[in-house]
Amino acid sequence: MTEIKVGIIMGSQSDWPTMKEAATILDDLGVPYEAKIVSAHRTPDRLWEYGKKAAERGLQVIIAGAGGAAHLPGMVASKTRVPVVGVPVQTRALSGVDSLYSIVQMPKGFPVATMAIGAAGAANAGLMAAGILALQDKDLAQRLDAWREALSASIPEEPIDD
Ligand code: RP5
Repeated sequence: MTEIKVGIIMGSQSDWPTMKEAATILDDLGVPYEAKIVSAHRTPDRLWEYGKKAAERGLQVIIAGAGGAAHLPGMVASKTRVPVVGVPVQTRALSGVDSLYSIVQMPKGFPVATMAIGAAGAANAGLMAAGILALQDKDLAQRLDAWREALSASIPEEPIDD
């Protein structure tokens, strides 16, 4: 059975279109992951259990995305030493600044590596997780290097008119 080392968790089904960006990157790089809805407020017992079991289950990175009063990344970080990458999901009311502020200002001792708001942040969370795993996985490191080179090669040197 393939060992799952990355957990993608999110506060709501409504976060999935954003968090899918992380999943797509991991798919592209051949990194197995799980994706779960784990809400800090609506399913606190599920959150506690997830955090408590994360290390013993072999997870090496947790990508946690939430919007609004986005306590999920910080709360899961409080329950596990597994590195947590936080994704502030863009909200309608406050454009995701609420999510960002809820995630980024962790107290000393319980870090969350906080990405940019929205889709770019979720994609970068996938890349961050892959980069962490690549430290111990030469094949993944090669795939990640190739992915980065392909992205660079796709950027034109000159702008064109639309
Ligand atoms: C948060 O509240 C979720 O992470 C989501 O971003 C936001 C709104 O959730 P729904 O009302 O769409 O379920 O807990």
